[in-house]
Amino acid sequence: VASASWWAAGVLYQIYPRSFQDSNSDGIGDLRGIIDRLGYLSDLGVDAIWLSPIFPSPMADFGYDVADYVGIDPIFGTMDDFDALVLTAHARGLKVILDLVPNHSSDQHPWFIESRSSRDNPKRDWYIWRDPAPDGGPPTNWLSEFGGSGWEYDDATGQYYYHAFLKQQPDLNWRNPQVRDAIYQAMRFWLRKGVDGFRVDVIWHLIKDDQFRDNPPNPDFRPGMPPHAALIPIYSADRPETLDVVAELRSVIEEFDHRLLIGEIYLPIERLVAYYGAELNGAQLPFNFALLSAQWHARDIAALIDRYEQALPSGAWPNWVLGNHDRPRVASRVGPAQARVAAMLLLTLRGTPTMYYGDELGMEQVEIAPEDVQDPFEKNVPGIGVGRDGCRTPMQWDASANAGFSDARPWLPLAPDAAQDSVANLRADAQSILNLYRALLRLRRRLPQLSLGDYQPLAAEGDLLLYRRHYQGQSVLIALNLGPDPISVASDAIGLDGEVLLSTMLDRSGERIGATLDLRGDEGIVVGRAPEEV
Ligand code: TEU
Ligand code: CA
Repeated sequence: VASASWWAAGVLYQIYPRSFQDSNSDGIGDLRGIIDRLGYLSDLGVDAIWLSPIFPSPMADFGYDVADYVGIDPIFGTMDDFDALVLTAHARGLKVILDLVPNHSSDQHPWFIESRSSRDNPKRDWYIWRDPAPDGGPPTNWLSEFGGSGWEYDDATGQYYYHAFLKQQPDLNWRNPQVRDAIYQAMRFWLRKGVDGFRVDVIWHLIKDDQFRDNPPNPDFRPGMPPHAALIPIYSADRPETLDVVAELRSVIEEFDHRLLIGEIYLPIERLVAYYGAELNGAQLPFNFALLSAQWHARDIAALIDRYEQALPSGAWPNWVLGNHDRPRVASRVGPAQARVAAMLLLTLRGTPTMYYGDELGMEQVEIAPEDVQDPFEKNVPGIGVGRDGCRTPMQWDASANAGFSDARPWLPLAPDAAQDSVANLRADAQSILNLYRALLRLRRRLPQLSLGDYQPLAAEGDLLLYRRHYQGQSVLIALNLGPDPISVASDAIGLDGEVLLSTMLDRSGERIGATLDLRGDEGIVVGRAPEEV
């Protein structure tokens, strides 16, 4: 039963390894550093860590350009370090999820070096090679997400190869069974090591149109949007055959017990849910990114929750994401005060939550000076704010040099307030956002209503978002104030009963609810019967 799996009740935590903890003073986070911080993560109360790519890579896209699917990049450590990480994490009750990047490899991967060497190389068909259009230009109008055409002309053999991202990230040809097998073998390598699952990078891109039709123009395209948004990628991505591949990826997962397949998919909800598979034989969790671009208004959020709940196939388990290494930090999107309300929303909705490292400290988007820019997306498409460095700055541990991240100059600058908003400081402050996250994670563990319960919408009016979670005869009510002004709700109107189990301000637990439920500005609360009473 899906609802009994560790990943359904659990909470995932994304680590961007370059930025979590440096252990050898080169300014770049690494596996030994993560091992040293596993105690922090189990104390925080998460169930699994997902590591962005740690495989050998020229780092053109910081690991999302893989040169060896079964190794560890020396910048992150050794295979022994990795084995130690899995062992230590498991000993602490933490699962380990890896980032699989099967849509494209690095142009330095031996497969691509062979593939580009001649038209009749056995690996030629492992990538997507096409003749030029009659005018000598690219074979289709498909655009790279990181700027310019998605096609790169290769002088040596007179053909173009396709790359949905950087030209250093050629797309693999997933119509070729040998490619599929090679990646499945790599998955088994990690699964045998005890890895608990994969987050699959751009899983919806794997298959492209076999007729190579041009993508249609996007009527909603406006200046200031990233250039690739000028076209709708209906032929270069999300092809129906992709779901067959996803089912195969799932069957590799199913060769082992209790493993998890997560798909990274940026599609509207109605298309997204297809990735659960027609017989729920696809991804167990196709990432739901709806909150990343949501308008922070009660009615909009209630509507998107309803839309998602209604679109879910029967038996499919939901999930929610509030931040990741590609999008601006939640504290900057909604503001520092609402970041606490967002935390309560994420951890009280129905479905597996994924946290992004540092969000529990209220980390904000960091302004990156032009000379410090690292992200190739920003370098290729400057000036319109697509850069992702600002959400990838070093984790803030304490008041020592570089906020305890590294003895050396970090690869990206620290946030200006890094020492202040560090784990050490916030841990000592009883009402900090870090202690709110800890309290939410504890409450979620204690109350199955919060992890496994039904979702019942109650109200979305003005700044008030109100819902109930119900499991086996027990309910809790969640009331979120998405604005700065106080809100008062009549208790009998919503059948409200019980006490405050948690306020985002961490100062009114145990308070009995009277005739009204009074929320301060920017406050969220969970109301219910304390578990001792049930
Ligand atoms: O991102 C996929 C994706 O859709 C990106 O285009 C994302 O929208 C972009 O970063 C702009 O915000 C995945 C990874 O998460 C990303 O870090 C990689 O750069 C990309 O794939 C290529 O592997
Ligand atoms: Ca290091």
